[in-house]
Amino acid sequence: MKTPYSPPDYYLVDELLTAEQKIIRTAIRDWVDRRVKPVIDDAAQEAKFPMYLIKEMGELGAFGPFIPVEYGGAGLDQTSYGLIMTELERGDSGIRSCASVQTSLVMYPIYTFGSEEQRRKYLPKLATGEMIGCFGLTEPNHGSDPGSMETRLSGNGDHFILNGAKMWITNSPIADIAVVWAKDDKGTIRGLIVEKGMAGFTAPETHKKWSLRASYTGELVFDNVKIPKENLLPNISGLKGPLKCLNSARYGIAWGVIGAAMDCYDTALRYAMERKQFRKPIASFQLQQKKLAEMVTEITKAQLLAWRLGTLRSEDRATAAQISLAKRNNVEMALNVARESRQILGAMGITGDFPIMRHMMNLESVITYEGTHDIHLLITGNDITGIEAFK
Ligand code: TGC
Ligand code: FAD
Repeated sequence: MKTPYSPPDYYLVDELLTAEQKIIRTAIRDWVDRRVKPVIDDAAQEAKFPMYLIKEMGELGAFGPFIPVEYGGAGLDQTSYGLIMTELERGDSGIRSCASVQTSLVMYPIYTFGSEEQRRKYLPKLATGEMIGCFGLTEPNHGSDPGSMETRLSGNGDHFILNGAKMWITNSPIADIAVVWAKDDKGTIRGLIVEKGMAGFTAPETHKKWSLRASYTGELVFDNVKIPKENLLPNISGLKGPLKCLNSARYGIAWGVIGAAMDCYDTALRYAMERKQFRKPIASFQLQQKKLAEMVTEITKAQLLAWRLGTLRSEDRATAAQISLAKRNNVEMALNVARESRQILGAMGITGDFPIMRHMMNLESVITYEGTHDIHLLITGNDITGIEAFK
């Protein structure tokens, strides 16, 4: 297909963006076209993350865009953060995952809950990509119910002893630091920064994934790891600590997946215009038009939802339940768009010559992590009825 990427903007959402937001988006979009698109299919087929992209993402300002400049961030608003996530995920959900985790799950907690020393020690290096971080909440026996975690932190003089294991951790095998959540002697959840090389700490990779293949996933295993007390995040305790980080990451995903959906839709539309069967472009058949019309409708609704959520979050008014609704809606939308787009491409849709199958497989993880689709339905249910149905 010859024509270049043409992102759908059916309701002129672009007019709602500032000039600065558009400049940021263009910079990331160009980078994705030049540096991600040409290599990402091979990377996914080989189950490798293109490590050289990390430093470039740091230079682009994709790590910690809303973190203040004095700590190495770009001091941008939340809509800009969202637009960056959209463009990265148009490249691949694994690329967006890398930036999401670094920004929302590592830089955000260190900035929000950390000491001034921790901020100065870690944030500037995380912003440039000189240092990679990961986030350990999920455990082998506790995914949707992180409050039941078994990882333990026990006090002992000038250091703690950490025991337990985390599972399904994005970037764990390549991370220099891990923000880990564990229960102390009183059963209170605390956050701490575990550094690569600490005795008793290992991070084995998880293999044989069919999804997010261009992203490293692994475990975090703690066997009597001695953690200096200054590595404790001093300004938070309880489950609300990790959940506040998840609000930021879920927000980024609500924007990010629109990029994957737009890439699938654009590919399918162009293919449908060019591919002929029965001597006519397949775009001329009503059944294919129905698919395309429904796709652009759902993408448009997701764009408007994300834009409004971005405004609320920039004003610090977005509730956790509003973020949850957008994560759930937009991921499901993107997965449906990917599935429908793949059908429009027929057999070609299953090959790596087009991005659709890769997006579709990635989105099967995205609909599970950061809270499953069903958990987010229960969060909305709880919010509108006041009745908790988790337990
Ligand atoms: P619950 O009793 O409801 O709440 C405990 C405390 O937390 C507060 N809270 C929140 N605070 C801020 N933001 C939120 N979203 C919050 N939700 C709850 C709550 O007010 C309470 O505070 P306090 O002061 O009273 O103590 O907790 P629960 O045990 O009943 O669980 C609730 C539930 C199920 C909604 C929650 O645990 C949940 O969201 N589960 C899903 C787990 C999840 O999303 N895991 C994600 C792991 S990280 C990941 O997937 C990274 S992938 C990254 C990538 O590669 O891009
Ligand atoms: P479970 O909690 O066992 O759920 C299984 C099924 O039961 C789901 O369908 C769920 O919706 C349903 N269910 C559970 N409870 C209820 C209920 N109360 N009511 C109705 N249905 C329910 N975690 C991290 O901490 N850090 C990371 O960086 C990270 N990265 C990830 C990367 C990838 C590629 C993947 C796949 C996961 C990652 N995760 C990470 C873990 C992710 O957050 C969890 O997989 C997710 O929270 C779900 O937990 P689980 O897989 O244990 O499923």
